[in-house]
Amino acid sequence: MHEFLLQLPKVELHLHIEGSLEPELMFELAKRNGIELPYATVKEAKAAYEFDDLQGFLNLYYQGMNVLRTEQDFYDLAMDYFKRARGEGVVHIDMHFDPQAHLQRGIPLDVVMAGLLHAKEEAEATLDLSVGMIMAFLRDRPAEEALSVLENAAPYWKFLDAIGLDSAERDNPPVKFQALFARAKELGLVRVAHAGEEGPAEYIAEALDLLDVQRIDHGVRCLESDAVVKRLRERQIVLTVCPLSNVSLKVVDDLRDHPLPQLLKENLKVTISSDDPAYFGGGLLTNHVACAEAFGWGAEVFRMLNRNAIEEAFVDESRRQELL
Ligand code: ES4
Ligand code: ZN
Repeated sequence: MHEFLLQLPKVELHLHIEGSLEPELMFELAKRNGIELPYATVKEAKAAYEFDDLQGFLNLYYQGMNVLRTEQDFYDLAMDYFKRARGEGVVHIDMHFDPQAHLQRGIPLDVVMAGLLHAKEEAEATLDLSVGMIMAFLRDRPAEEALSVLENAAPYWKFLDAIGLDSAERDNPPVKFQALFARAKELGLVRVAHAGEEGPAEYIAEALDLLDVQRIDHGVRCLESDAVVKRLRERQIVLTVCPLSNVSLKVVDDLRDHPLPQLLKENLKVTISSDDPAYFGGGLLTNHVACAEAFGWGAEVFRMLNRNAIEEAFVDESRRQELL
């Protein structure tokens, strides 16, 4: 099964590029930029990656990305991940990135975009890997800030496939970002949002109704509402489910208790993603292998999950045909 899963040309719809920062590169960038890390060694950093919940992870995620300062750093971050993912048999990645997390630290959007876009261009030219761009907004920050970041990103709108909504979900309902998402729609951008990860099923309905999203990131808690499941099934809205993330952040206790098999039974359009591979124990191949072991799935299930991702990926139609 491992060999089949390695060879399967896989498509990743839910990946935070800042969450792909491996401790090895974190140390290299810290040294290059003269930054002190709260860890003495790579091993110590990895040992700290034990989380009680989403907030516990987010604290280390925002701390880790503090080493990203220059265009070269963002290029290295993305290129490092693209090469690793390609080595796992990944052929397309829709990449979330968090401008506010960098702006807050005084890193201009131009620096972030120049580094990421350079890496995307090079990956597409040299790695046979296509990359979609999702500018994500932090839901635990003010809505007005998000709107101003989107407006200030005007020179980059043409490079974006979608906007997303991430960070701490609880008590930050989709309705808070209704104006932001309306503006993105006006600009012709696709909308996606994290919903039903730590937050309730109602947030999934709200994201569909008020934000007009095309995808739900995570969405595993939809099973708490028959009405929400029905809507997701009828519209075949894709759920980008991240199994190892859900275990790491204690959304589920054990992968064998994960709702993935139930989501499939409900005929929902599901796909597997890795979320923050540097923090949650591995990339897309590792997530696939873990599911094969936990659920005993055969090749056909994985082909179907991957076909779902290809159908929903931010690629042009000729690339989609190549991938199918
Ligand atoms: C995230 Cl796992 C997760 N959930 C919400 N926001 C995020 N940002 C990065 N990883
Ligand atoms: Zn995520």
